[in-house]
Amino acid sequence: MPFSLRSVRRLAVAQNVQVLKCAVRAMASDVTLLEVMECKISEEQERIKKFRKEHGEFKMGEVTINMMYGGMRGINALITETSVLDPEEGIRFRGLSIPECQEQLPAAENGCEPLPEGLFWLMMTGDVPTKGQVQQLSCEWADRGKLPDHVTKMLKNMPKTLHPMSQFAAAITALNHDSKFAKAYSKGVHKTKYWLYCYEDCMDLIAKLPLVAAAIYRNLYREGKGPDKVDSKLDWSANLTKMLTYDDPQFTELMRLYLTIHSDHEGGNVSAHTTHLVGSALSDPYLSFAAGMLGLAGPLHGLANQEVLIWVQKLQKETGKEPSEKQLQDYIWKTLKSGQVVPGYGHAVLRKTDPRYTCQREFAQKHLPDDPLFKLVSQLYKVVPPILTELGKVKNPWPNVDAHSGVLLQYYGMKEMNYYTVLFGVSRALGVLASLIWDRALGLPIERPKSFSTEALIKKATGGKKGKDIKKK
Ligand code: AMX
Repeated sequence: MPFSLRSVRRLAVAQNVQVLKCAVRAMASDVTLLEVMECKISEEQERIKKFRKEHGEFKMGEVTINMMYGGMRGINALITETSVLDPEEGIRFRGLSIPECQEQLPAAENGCEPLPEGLFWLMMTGDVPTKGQVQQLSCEWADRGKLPDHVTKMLKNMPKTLHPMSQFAAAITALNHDSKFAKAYSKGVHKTKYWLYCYEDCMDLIAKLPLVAAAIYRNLYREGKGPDKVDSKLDWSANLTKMLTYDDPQFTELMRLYLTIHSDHEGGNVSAHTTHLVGSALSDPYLSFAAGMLGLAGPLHGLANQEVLIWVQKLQKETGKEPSEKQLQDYIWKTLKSGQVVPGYGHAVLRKTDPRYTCQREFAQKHLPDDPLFKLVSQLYKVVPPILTELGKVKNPWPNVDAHSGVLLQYYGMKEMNYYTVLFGVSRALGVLASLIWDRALGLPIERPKSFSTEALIKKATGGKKGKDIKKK
């Protein structure tokens, strides 16, 4: 039976039941994210405590030696509440697929793509926020959006040849100067309060990321010129595009979609896992996220969006702007035979086309159907998968998120491909920092899996008997 707000409130007051009080408050239009989190966290702590007591010894699978040598693929070892990745279906954020997020999360006035603020609320609380709650978050992030002088100066002094991702991670590290978590920890705050300071740092950091990202862009590609302050009337994405010196509203819409879909991909990917791991040592959120960004900067992870464009440009240089299918096939085989990967294709978990690729493709079909680069990327979508399948060893021959993002950014004038991973990083903050807050709220301990030497494994696997047959020469 559905309850009205008034009836639940009356019940809550009469019975003084904390859970009901929380439910009532969560329905209020002026409720803050922090208030909702306070309630959700105590409920979740109780739920997990009970679950572990009853089922703590339940086994989630076995670890094989191939898994240990194979990048821990398939080992069930992490808890991540914000999103889950299905190999066939792709990502779901707290149960919602990308099309469902596009449908259900609030959009900006005159826009139709979801606001990333709404996704953050969803990942934090498990609830789809109201338009008012999302506006409140935009205002709060705009309020917190200021850069300390030392970071602005540091970015100005960076050599122009230093990769934007190195600059990004360095600036985030330097922001830890003002970490509320680190300060509270050094004063001996009780561990039950860690999450509150972690929350404060994460909200500050998310608010400052557009400033950091845009400062890097302006310093490198706009001679340091352009807006360098957050506008309190604009949402998070609109502030980012404005400070990046772009004024096309369609580019801002793209950015809202981009920042939403790149935010989270459950917990095992390099950037999410690194942030979680470093955070488990109680390094503050700035240090934890900076470490995650250094992982994102790897070409097999987030840097792939830059690699795709470089690879496509080389292709165009060799074959002309409109290559034939045969020319594409030859170029792909040449890449593979020279011991390189085809960037933007394959995935460690997914076994189908990445829905993040699909929604960017749909955006392109709607807004830039005749763009030559879009046409080329569409052609590659037909030609690459059969070749990767023929190779015989690639588990997923389909495109991932990075195969498409550069095409869209180029179309709106952002041609500086070295910069692309920074935008991925701004978005990734939403997922990994929401998870970090939950890590501290649930009191997850320092992470420390057991490792073995090959010698010890041989002994274990052969019962000590056949070890000599596999001995080093
Ligand atoms: N091109 C060529 N070879 C590929 C390939 C690709 N796109 N994808 C996988 N392979 C190869 C692997 O290198 C591996 O070869 P090896 O046995 O000789 O070492 C073999 O196929 C089996 O790999 P897999 O189990 O299918 O993939 P994985 O889980 O080990 O790696 C990934 C996943 C993404 C690193 C890999 O597919 C890849 O390198 N893709 C290209 C880079 C890329 O697009 N990365 C972005 C991923 C998304 C993201 O994190 N942003």
